[in-house]
Amino acid sequence: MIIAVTGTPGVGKTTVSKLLAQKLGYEYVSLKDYAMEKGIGEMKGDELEVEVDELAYNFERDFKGKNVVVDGHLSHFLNADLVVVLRAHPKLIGERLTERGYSREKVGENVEAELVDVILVEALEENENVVEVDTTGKTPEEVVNEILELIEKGVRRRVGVVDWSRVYDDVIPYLRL
Ligand code: DAT
Repeated sequence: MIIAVTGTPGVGKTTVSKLLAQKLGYEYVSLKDYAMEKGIGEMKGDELEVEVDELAYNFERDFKGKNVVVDGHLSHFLNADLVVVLRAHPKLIGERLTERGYSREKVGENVEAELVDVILVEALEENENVVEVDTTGKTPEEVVNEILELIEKGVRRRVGVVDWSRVYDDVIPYLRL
């Protein structure tokens, strides 16, 4: 089974994906590394710009029928059996990306994206099987256990678990108003 772990940068995809792959005994794939290895897309500054159709086509050819956890903020564009959309309080996204040294502009862009559910909406347009998991206040282990429980129970759709409009005031300092 192909499990795509997606979400706003800084939400915890890499941490959770590696642990999830380890617990399931699946292969872990970083979608960015895969794209770079295959020469898909080109670097624009420090960002890799890819054609998602080309990425999805290649990924399907290489991984169809395999057991993988694929980590990346574009992974919901792949033909996955399950898309896990990780969510985190947008303030956490702001703090983590600032810590990572992202520009104010880039931090703002991602805080806003988390606030208004950009990745969730994209994922729902692409795939029926979308489960959302709120990571706020949880350890990576707790998040992974929640995902494992959903998989075990056969849950293939669970959306609407967060509503960041209620925390808008907390993140105003990060927004590009
Ligand atoms: P991403 O791959 O989405 O950019 P990351 O895994 O590289 O995210 O970084 C997330 C950071 O947040 C990392 O320092 C671990 C931390 N973190 C704290 N609580 C977490 C949780 N419940 N799940 C995942 N990461 C968490």
